[in-house]
Amino acid sequence: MTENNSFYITTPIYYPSGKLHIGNATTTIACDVLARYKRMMNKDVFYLTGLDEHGQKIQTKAEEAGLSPQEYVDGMAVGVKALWELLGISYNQFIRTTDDYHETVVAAVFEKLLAQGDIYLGEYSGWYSVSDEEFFTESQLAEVFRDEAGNVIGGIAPSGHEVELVTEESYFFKLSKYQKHLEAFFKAHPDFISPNSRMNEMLKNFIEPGLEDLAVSRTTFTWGVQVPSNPKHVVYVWIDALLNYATALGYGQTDTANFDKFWLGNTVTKSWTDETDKTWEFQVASEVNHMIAKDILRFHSIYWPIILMALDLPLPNRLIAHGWFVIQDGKMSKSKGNVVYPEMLVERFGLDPLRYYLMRSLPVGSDGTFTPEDYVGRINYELANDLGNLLNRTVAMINKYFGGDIPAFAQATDFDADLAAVVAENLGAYHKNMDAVDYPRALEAVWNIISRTNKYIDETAPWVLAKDEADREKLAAVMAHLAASLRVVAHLIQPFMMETSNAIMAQLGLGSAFDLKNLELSGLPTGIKVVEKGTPIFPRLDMEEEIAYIKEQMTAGKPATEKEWNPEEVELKSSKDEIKFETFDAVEIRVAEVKEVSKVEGSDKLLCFRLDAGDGEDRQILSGIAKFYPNEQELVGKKLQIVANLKPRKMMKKYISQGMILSAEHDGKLTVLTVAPSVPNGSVIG
Ligand code: ME8
Repeated sequence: MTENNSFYITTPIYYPSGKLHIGNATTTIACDVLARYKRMMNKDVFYLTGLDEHGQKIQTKAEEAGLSPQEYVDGMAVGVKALWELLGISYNQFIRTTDDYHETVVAAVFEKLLAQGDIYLGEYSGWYSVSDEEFFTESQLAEVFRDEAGNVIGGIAPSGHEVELVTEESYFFKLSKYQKHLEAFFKAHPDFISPNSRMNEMLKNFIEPGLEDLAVSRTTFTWGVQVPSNPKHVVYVWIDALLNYATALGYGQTDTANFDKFWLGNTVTKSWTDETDKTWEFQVASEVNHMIAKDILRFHSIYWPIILMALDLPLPNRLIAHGWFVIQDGKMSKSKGNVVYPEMLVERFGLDPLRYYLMRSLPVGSDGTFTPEDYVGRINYELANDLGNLLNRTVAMINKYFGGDIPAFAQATDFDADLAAVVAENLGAYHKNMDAVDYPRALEAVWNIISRTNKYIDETAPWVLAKDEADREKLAAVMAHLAASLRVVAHLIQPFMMETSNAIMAQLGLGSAFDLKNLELSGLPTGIKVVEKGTPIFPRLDMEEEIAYIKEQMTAGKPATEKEWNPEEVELKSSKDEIKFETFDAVEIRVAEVKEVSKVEGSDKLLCFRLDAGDGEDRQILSGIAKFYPNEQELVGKKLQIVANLKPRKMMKKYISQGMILSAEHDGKLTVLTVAPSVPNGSVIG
């Protein structure tokens, strides 16, 4: 393939299992900034984003919503596209894993890997977290539950989500076969993962201890890409998802022009010689960049390169893995319901403050905390005070002293040289950090220029120069420097804050002729007039009021227990149906494990349970929940809550029922109440 000027940047494809939040917006904006920056640097950019629409989690969400999975994801995709439009995301393509072209290639790739022996059929037994769509070995679990005999009967994944035991026929990907290749690739391409520290983490924690073959198909649900040669299997959602980066460009299809250009177009060879003097060589697609957060680095740094190796394709050049935005020491997540939604912030404060805040606070190496105080503070201090004021003062002074005409650029004061040096130095820092995707530092460099320019106004004191005609030349040079510095700033913030950047250029009368590549402090065209009256680009905010507003929005829609709770404000309320404590205390609720369950002949409502309630002898309870548990055997082994001291009664003429199973009712649907497997049978609840 011929070399070209391409640059390929991708976001993760998000699960549309809930509304996207500022965490997802962070990665998408970060990619957008990079795409815009590279375009301004004359790169031919392809920016891909999209949705990961298959898998058990989505199927369950759709069922909960009473929709077919396709209807459900179609609806979610509309919302996500609208969000990206609101946030000014300049993507070139939006892929959905339910797109036909993608599904066809995923099925074909699976069959190819099967045919060449990289995938084989076996049986999987292990722990699966549906929330993470990820398998875990027992040793990887953060917590394990055991029965009295010490057998593992459940557990918690590192993400905090519960896992379930999955035993099913499954296809396996021979990751083990590629173990050495992957290690060698990491050695040959030490810049593969940024930040670099995460590379070692992957190598030490996951690769060097040995890669286990990966279960890459599921049979217990249907929402996914079917394996053509064995349709009871659907392709594991992560294999399906990772391939999006290639299928979106046309890989495996008739029109491969984009794939040829953006993936194959700029390959370089990276090599490494091991202890035995064997030289390993890898083809790397030098303009392929995947941006993700640390939670999914393992999939991208291990599974993805191995899939590509198996397909004999060049490997991606760079995984940019940023940290998380957390809220008060907790991870923000759709399933936890403690999230901040971008729409609310844009509606109240506009788009640019959101893009600025997220990128200025982007957690690069570690996690960052989102706080309303920081949000409003940055708008007031950095945007309104530092930048907004500089523009206001500059436009006002050029109008006042020069009738709006920006004077020709010249060096005349003692401070010009230092201003020029600070601009030059920070221009360098800006580009370096933009390439490294360290936006907090890139923006710090821009704010160094802004601060230095504000200081330059104080140093040169134009209002003093204006009093003496002899200082006219100096005054002109000062105005030209201020306008030139603001022009530099407007260029540098363009990838981050398009509206603000355009507004600065417009107020300076410069139009939209950006030239980031040849940017320097002078560079002002002659004969330019600033606007007569500049409008403030960032009005100052009332800190207290706005902080309170964000806090209120963050808790809105959350369950009451998550709202701020003042123990002293709880009121003593009575209702006529209340019972005395003694009445409640007389009810004995206990934990009972289901030993056996069967349908009751002659009744379509009743199930007959044999339970161990810890009282030495099993007991029998009949419960009218049959229609909610058509596969009643799934209840065997579950620990339920029963009323143990209810007077026994005869049911269906011949069965004695010795208690009642507690269940929760909602919208006419009953769900039995279970307790953790670690709670012993017979435990008293109260
Ligand atoms: O993992 N802070 O999708 P997902 C910063 N479908 N970034 C965050 C964040 C936070 N608090 N929360 C989420 C999946 N993100 C798979 C990806 S790719 C082939 C398949 C961002 O919806 C961050 O980029 O769980 C993270 O990696 C991604 O959303 C996870 O999105």
